[in-house]
Amino acid sequence: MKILIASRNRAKIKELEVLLGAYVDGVKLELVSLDDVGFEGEIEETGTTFEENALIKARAGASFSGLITVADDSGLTVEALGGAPGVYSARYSGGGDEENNRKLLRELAGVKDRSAAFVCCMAAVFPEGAPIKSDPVVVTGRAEGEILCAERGDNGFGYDPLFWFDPLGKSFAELDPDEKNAVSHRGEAVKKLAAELGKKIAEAKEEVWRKYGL
Ligand code: ITT
Repeated sequence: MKILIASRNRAKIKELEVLLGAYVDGVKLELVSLDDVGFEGEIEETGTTFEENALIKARAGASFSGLITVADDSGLTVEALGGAPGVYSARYSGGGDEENNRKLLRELAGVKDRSAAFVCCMAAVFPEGAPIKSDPVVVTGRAEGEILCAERGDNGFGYDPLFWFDPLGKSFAELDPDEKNAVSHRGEAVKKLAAELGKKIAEAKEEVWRKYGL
């Protein structure tokens, strides 16, 4: 079964490939990217919540490709900043990851309560004609942590070097990919989504068996 991952973030796609491949067994999932299906446009993230943006991205990919499409919208929410950067995490500074991290450190200079969470909303959309018929599925995962005063570690992407994860005594950028996937917001969301997809696949199989009187 072919599934489109509607994302342009290569690091994220890599995490999803490992996670989705590992969790939906029984049926072999072939994951394809926006580039693989020839989608060249930009998908505008006009929503004000992670859920809305995940659905916008998944719907755009599904209607272009006709494939079951999974998209996530994720970001960092910092309590002392009223939830910012939130849905604007990728666009926080107007620059790339380094500028975003510098801005975050500036905004939190002298702030004591540095509690933060990574949040990931993941949506699956099933277009007309897809092997599974269903309303969209949306799930959420969270990872709780604190924002460090300086970067630590070289792995991961985005805000990982500033995100301290106390249960493992490391920043997210000090975790290897498997360690991060086991505890991350995206890991949690993808496990929930894989469970939902697993149920839908079983239902679709039963439907076919019923149709042929098996
Ligand atoms: P797509 O929309 O194409 O998927 P994107 O990078 O724009 O890629 P988002 O809109 O979901 O993705 O923004 C997510 C941003 O939140 C991302 O660019 C990082 O700055 C941050 N982020 C999300 N998950 C993260 C993680 O696991 N580690 C570090 N930063 C993360």
